[in-house]
Amino acid sequence: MKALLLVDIQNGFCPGGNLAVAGGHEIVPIANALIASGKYDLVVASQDWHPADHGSFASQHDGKNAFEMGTLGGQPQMMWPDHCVQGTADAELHPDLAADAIHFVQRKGENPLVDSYSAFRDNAGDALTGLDSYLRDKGVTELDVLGLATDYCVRFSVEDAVAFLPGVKVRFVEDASRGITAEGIEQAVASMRAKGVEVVNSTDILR
Ligand code: VGL
Ligand code: ZN
Repeated sequence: MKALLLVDIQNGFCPGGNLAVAGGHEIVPIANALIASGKYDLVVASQDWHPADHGSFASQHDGKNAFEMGTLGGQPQMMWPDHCVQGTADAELHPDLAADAIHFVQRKGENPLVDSYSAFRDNAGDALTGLDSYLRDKGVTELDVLGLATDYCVRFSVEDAVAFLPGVKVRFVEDASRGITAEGIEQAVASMRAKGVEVVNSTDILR
């Protein structure tokens, strides 16, 4: 059972969005080509889905600017611009994404007291989203992961897939992902590789 996980392909992470990732929209046609390829039995997506007062937002911390470090729940926390607020256009999946082909959408980041980069659990590690049991129940044996942003939600989703789904072959689709900083992308790819993740391109899959 082969599955594709589309991480946070939302307006908020594409140009024009509140936490835009450079070239974020460029991955949409690649994701659609993979979905249409017939190579996957199951397509799932994650969706960053924050309340308006989420604690990862710089706006909730006096004197903090976006993209500086602060704290949340006593842990270091990157202060983000307000993004992907529940019910706003910023939180919607990109309109050109083949959403009809997505079997399940896992929302995350709903608890204002903790951030949630991974599609599988919150950053404190306390609360599972349930995506691990969903994929296990479906009998997934191979999982390809792509999306936004490589250095945050994609990286931690990939690494948690390895941790929570033993025996599942996890691959990162590099050309179908975009990240926030060049250094962060480099570190993310090195870290995923070190955890046994194969790094592939869509062209390898579609060939
Ligand atoms: C993300 C920062 C904050 C992501 C989500 O999807 O990578 N990054 N929230
Ligand atoms: Zn977020």
